[in-house]
Amino acid sequence: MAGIAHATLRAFLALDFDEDALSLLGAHLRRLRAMPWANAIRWVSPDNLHLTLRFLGDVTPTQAERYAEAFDVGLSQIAGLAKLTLSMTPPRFFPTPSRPRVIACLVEDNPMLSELAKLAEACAVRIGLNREARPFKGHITLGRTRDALPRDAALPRDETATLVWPTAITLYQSRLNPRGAIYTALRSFSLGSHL
Ligand code: 2AM
Repeated sequence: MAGIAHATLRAFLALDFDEDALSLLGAHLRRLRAMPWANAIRWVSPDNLHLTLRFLGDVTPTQAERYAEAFDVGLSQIAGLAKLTLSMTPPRFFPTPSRPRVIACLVEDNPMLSELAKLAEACAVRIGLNREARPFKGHITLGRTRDALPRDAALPRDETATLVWPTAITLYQSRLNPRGAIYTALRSFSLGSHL
C-alpha cells in the first residue's frame, strides 16, 4: 500500500472572518464581477474567503497533525487574541498594480497579526518545511488573474479602510477542482470572543 503511505494533502492555515466582514467582501466581489475585464479573473467563491497565515503546500497527514499541535501550543501563549482587529483596505491589485497576481483587500500591518504569522512560519519550519522566502503581507484574495488584464483595467476608487474581526484560525485542506478549490477544515483554533 505504498500509495497510502505516501499520500499527502495540500494544506494552509488561515484566518476566518465574521459575517460583517464577509458581507463587505461579498459586496466587493459583486461590484468587481460587473467590471468589463471581469472575465480575466478567476473569482474566489464567497464561501472560500480567508486571510492565509501560512501556505503549507503538500504535507503528510502526520505533518499536518504535528503542525496543528505545535500551532495550538504557540497560540495558547499569545495574549489578547480575542481583541484582534484588522484594518482592511478596499480591493487592490496585489502585489503590484503593474503586474497583479491577485485582486485582494490588504490588511494593515498589525503586531498581533505579525506574531501569528511568525508562529505559523515557525511551526512550518518545525515540521520540516522550507522557510517562506517572501515577507508576510496579510491579504484577503477576491480573485486571481487568469489572463493578462487590459491596460486600462482599473479598480473603483475607494480609500476607506474598514475594521474587521477574525473569528477563528483554521488549518484547511485544499482540493483543487476545475470549478474552484474545495476547502475542508482539518482543525480550527478559537480566538475567543471579542464581545
Ligand atoms: P493567494 O490568496 O495570495 O493566492 C490557498 O491556496 C491559499 O494559500 C491562498 O490564499 C493563497 O494565497 C495561499 N498561497 C500562498 N502560496 C501559495 C502557493 N504557492 N500556491 C497556492 N496557494 C498559495
